[in-house]
Amino acid sequence: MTGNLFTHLQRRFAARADDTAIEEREGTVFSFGDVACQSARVANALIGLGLHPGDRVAVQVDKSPHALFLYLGCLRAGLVFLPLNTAYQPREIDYFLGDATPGVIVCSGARTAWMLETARQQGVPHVLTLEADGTGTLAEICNATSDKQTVHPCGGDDLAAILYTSGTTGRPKGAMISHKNLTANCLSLHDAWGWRDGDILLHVLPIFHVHGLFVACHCALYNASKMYFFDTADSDVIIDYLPRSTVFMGVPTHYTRLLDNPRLTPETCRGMRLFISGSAPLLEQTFYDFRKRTGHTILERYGMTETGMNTSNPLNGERIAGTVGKALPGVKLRIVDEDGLPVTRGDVGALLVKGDNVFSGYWRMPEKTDEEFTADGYFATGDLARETENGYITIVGRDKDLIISGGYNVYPKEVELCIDEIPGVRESAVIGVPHPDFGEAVTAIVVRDPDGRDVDEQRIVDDLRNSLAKFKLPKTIHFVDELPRNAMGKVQKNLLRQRYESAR
Ligand code: MCA
Ligand code: AMP
Repeated sequence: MTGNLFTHLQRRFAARADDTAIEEREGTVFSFGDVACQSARVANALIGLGLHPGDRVAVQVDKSPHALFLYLGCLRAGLVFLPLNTAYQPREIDYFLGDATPGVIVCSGARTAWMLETARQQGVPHVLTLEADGTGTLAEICNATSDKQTVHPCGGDDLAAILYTSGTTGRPKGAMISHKNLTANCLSLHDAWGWRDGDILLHVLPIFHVHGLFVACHCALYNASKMYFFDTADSDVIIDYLPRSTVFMGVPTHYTRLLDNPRLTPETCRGMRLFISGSAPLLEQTFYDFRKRTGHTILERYGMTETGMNTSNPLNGERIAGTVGKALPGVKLRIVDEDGLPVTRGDVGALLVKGDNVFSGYWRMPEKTDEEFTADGYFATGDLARETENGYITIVGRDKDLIISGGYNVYPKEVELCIDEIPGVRESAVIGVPHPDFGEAVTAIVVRDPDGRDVDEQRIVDDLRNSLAKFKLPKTIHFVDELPRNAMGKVQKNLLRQRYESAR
């Protein structure tokens, strides 16, 4: 089962060479033969630049089939793919380039001015461009290379990707994900979700995260299924294409937005086989409303950047609202108390996972890696869970200070550090409060300095805009005289959450 992930993904490409692999919104199509050739060209181009297996390739480009070919080309060449959210600002990118020391950064032309400067400062030797239509300096090199390439014969433990996950200290950590991790998860999801001939995936997720790239694309490629590949989550567009698709994957916000659209009917979903939700908790209300409106029962699953998918509700069998289903084959779960001992079934504890899907550690952070693994190799997810008698898992909360907004993770510490740098701010606390569209909304509670009376909401947001991706910006800011603290001096975020829960 080990080896280069690409050899698994391409298993049916030759037999399906002329079939459509990817269709864009304006109708442009790419066949499986195109996927094979284009990814080979990328691999040859990057090798031609002087990159060697294990070198990192940082990528901040808009979603497009060409961005996917770039990922697949990295796999083929044994290079380590490092996808970056398109919302990240220069300050965030600067950190990633400095930490990961990639051999090349590929970005859209609009970003080159500041990217060249950032790359120079961080010693990244090459900056290439790639636009959503496939043009750019990467394409120029690719066009001059062969469309044949021998897939690098890497070992299962070799790295395929590094994904940054931020962290409770405010310092992002690079999760090192191997070919074995990704292959194990891909094969297990293929079986668990019953992928079959004729399946068509409606793909509207970003491809710089696990959900859109590893879960969605791997399942479709491995099955040689066509993907509608769109860079929009507009519910009208989704509804236009549901009748031509069989599988949809989304975060809860996609489902609440679909429900808000009166065009969602049983008729539009008639040809659909499976609706899958993950990345954030799906409200029971959404689960039941969706079933009532469409006749379809959403299949909720649970995963993490560090682990890929861990659990899933069943394809055949009862999908239970408020649960994330059972452990996937090959995944071991353990729910433990504060002493690390298994809790009685039904009690809440910290969720640990072990399996071929679990990453090997954080990039250049051996101590942090050690902290998160038990002596017998279980990884601490930071999620709190309960297991029912029949093995279904419910995620009841998190023991990490994390906000999930529309499926994107926001670590409060990172936002607090930026707010606290603003002149006139003494300190801040960032919390998540319930939000009808994004599930949770980033909310800041700020204490001004005595000379900071002119610091207002607008000023803070304007300032943060320069250093943080938009989805991390507080949707609301409250000013207070002091933050509530416990006897140890720790800010009592639970009290703040209670106070501001309904104060939007
Ligand atoms: C956009 N905005 C957001 C978010 N998205 N603010 C907070 N949270 C967000 N998630 C900002 C926009 O910049 C904009 O700001 C305003 O909110 C409204 O934007 P809108 O046009 O409504 O947003 P959108 O472009 O339609 O995006 C919403 C979205 C998107 C489709 C839900 O956030 C999304 O694709 N989420 C999925 C993320 C994902 O794939 N997560 C998987 C991670 P302004 O008005 O100022 O311009 S992988 C993972 O978590 C694990 C492994 C797992 O289990 O899957
Ligand atoms: P990420 O770091 O982006 O990989 O986010 C992983 C986190 O998202 C997990 O640790 C959970 O807290 C959360 N998560 C993912 N899927 C679900 C789900 N179905 N229900 C509840 N939380 C989820």
